[in-house]
Amino acid sequence: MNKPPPTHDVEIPAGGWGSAKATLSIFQQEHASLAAGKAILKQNKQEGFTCVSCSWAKPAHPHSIEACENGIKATAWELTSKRNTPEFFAAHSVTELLSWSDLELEDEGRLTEPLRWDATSDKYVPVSWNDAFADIGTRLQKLAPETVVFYTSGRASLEASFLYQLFARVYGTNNLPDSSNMCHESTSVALPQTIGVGIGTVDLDDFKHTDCIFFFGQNVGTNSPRMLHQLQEARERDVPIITFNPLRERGLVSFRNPLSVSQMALGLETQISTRYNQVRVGGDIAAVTGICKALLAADDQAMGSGAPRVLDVEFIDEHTHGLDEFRQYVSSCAWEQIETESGLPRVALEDAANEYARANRVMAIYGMGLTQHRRGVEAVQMLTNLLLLRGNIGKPGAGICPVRGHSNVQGQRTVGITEKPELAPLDKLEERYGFKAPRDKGLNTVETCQGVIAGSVKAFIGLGGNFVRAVPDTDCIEAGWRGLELTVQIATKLNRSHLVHGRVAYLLPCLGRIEIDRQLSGEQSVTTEDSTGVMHPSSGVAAPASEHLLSETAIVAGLAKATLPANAALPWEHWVADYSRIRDEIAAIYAEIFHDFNERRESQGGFRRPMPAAQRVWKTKNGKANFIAPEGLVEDPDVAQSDDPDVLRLMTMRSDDQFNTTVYTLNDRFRGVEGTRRVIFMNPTDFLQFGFADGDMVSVFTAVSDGVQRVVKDMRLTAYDIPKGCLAGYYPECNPLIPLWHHAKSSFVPAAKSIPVRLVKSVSS
Ligand SMILES: Nc1nc2c(c(=O)[nH]1)N[C@H]1C(S)=C(S)[C@@H](COP(=O)(O)OP(=O)(O)OC[C@H]3O[C@@H](n4cnc5c(=O)[nH]c(N)nc54)[C@H](O)[C@@H]3O)O[C@H]1N2
Ligand SMILES: Nc1nc2c(c(=O)[nH]1)N[C@H]1C(S)=C(S)[C@@H](COP(=O)(O)OP(=O)(O)OC[C@H]3O[C@@H](n4cnc5c(=O)[nH]c(N)nc54)[C@H](O)[C@@H]3O)O[C@H]1N2
Ligand SMILES: [Mo]
Repeated sequence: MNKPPPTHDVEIPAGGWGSAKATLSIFQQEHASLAAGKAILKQNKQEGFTCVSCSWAKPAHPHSIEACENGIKATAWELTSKRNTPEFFAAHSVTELLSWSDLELEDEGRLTEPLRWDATSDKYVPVSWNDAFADIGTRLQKLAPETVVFYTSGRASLEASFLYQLFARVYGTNNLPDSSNMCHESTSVALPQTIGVGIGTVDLDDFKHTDCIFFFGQNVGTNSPRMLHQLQEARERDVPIITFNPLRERGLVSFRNPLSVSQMALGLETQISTRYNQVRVGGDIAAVTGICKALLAADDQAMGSGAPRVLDVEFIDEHTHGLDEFRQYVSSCAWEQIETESGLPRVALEDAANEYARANRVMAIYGMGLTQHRRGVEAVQMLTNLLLLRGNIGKPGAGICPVRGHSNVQGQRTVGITEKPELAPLDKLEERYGFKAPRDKGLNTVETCQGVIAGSVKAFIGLGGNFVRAVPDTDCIEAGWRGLELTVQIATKLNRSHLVHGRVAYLLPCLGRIEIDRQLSGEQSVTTEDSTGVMHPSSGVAAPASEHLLSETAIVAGLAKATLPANAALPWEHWVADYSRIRDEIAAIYAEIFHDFNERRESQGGFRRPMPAAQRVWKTKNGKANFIAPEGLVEDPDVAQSDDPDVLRLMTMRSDDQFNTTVYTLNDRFRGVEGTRRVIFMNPTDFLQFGFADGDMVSVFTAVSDGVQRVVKDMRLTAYDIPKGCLAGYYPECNPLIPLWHHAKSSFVPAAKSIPVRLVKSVSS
């Protein structure tokens, strides 16, 4: 494979002094209070709060500082001393603010008072909580429930989320899309079919027992840095880590532990990946097919020569279904095609197969690089196929590990935030709360967007997040959004979704999870679920940003009370007065997972939900673990991009200085980018073919023929070590390029990692 020298790649390990410096500067930028510094000591601790950044597992016995660079940035961001007050809104019209960047908007600091958009002045003006609730309630009463959408970003606690879904369902709708619709929904669709659970099977202990790790499409150094500790420990035991990623991500190359005195003082670092395969964007199904092909061939050979089998035949016979069809699929794929689609040479895939076959306990870890594709569901299933071949699910040190995003995104699903009625315990809810639950399928994120454009969605309530900015087809969505009758955004900081608003709009500021939440019975604590299915208590430690803030739980209850008819079975205020009462409700509805919830959450390290697949109990329709072959190797079957040499594949990703649409600075330390996010990474040998040079300004056009022109202008081409034919840019700047229909087939996750595009040089450059 052609690998020209990188020009903008930085050869520094993840962690190290750079990490310490970056953390300090965000503290300065946010004028973060002393409280923020103190809060960090309580981050991810039993008596403290669960980090508001990523959802990676929290150890039962944490380090003295159980936080990473990006977790600390997130804390500083929430505990900033900057305040966005009504005076700010009096000075700036909404139209004016529309020209501000994501960074500029959030940089105004924490919202302090409830606000209502005033049409006459085009400004957000203060409103009392009571008036806001009453007006929203009256308006919701007049709307048909199926026209209202209740979105959740993945931060809200189990307690707030449970009340929120109950509110939506009693109101009459399953329109409960959440951020996982753009994220790991491909996992939630793929895994129940293959292994009978919608979440990963590994826990932190598995890292101690594993003897080989496969790592696909996840940028650990930036997006789940605390996992570097487990990876580092595994590497110290000489566990191979075989990585598949189009970019040589710093954290996957090497790590210097900022918490290790010797590594910091002596400048030592740990090599993370032992093999680094720069797979073509969207080439993972092909790559894993190649590995499986090599394994099946080795097994045939072993059978012929009487050597020990390569496949775990006993496991396959007892536990699985579908190997024969899978074998047929694999043999129908020629090596030549596998090499073309994956962008990897056969020998690299055979090497990976050898490593895989040598190990007895293999884990597969993955992120958005697999899920955000047209065939994201199949890509995840391909990974389980690989694991099943050697019984690598349901034994210590082995299993599948989707790295979830938001800090409670997995937990929200667990307590009923889902648009799929079959995943919610509707009968139990009806029985306990005496109402008729809606049975129609609700809208997911993509369908919500379609409904907004079509005019069938009339109102949007957002429990956190920045929906308009996070979804595809930005221009089209923003135009449709303005037709909404009502938008209500529950948020901590100002973002673009608050400015592109409905005809009636409210902005309701809430407490963050790090802040002390005081209700009638005293200080409250909430609960979150981490990526490995472990529930942790979380208690605020800092003073609220403003005396006018309400907790998310209180806001949801306030809206519900103002909207729904009185019902003695739904004592919203009684619940809010003491969140342990909400936990009792969760325990009553979800007894298997949450029995004795209030007691068990106090135990050191929290408690883990049952994980049948880890015990080799398969809750699939046929009671077996299933091999499921993909339809084919080509990542994007509907866009014949590989035939047209002018069409390139653009992936969109996060920098080291952002949390989703929250942009901390315009730099990306690990990728050597400073002062701008308007860059497109390109392989330098592609420059020659297309007649570009490093630093050229280009417009990026989406290369699909659906009659819509999608373009992002003024992007700077940047030479980078990325496979030929592939491009990379930042999310959300590139979101206008993703057609809404360009999503994974059965999960509806927007295919943000593989957008077919053409580049056109800007006239001025
Ligand atoms: N600091 C910080 N932490 C975060 C977030 C954040 O924005 N900032 N976001 C949170 C959320 S919600 C999520 S979902 C996670 C996201 O965490 P990730 O899953 O790491 O998401 P991305 O940054 O989008 O990076 C995707 C990675 O996949 C690679 N990739 C892209 N296309 C392909 C492909 O086709 N194949 C393969 N094998 N790799 C590919 C990219 O090079 C990149 O390394 O992180 C969470 N944690
Ligand atoms: N092109 C492209 N698009 C993508 C992705 C991609 O990789 N590429 N990734 C997708 C993924 S994985 C995800 S998860 C989505 C993210 O989509 P969202 O979850 O909707 O977006 P965020 O940027 O996380 O939301 C940030 C806002 O949340 C609010 N907020 C922060 N903390 C709190 C809190 O404690 N409570 C409340 N109520 N509000 C709070 C703040 O006002 C902040 O402005 O984006 C998706 N979009
Ligand atoms: Mo996510």
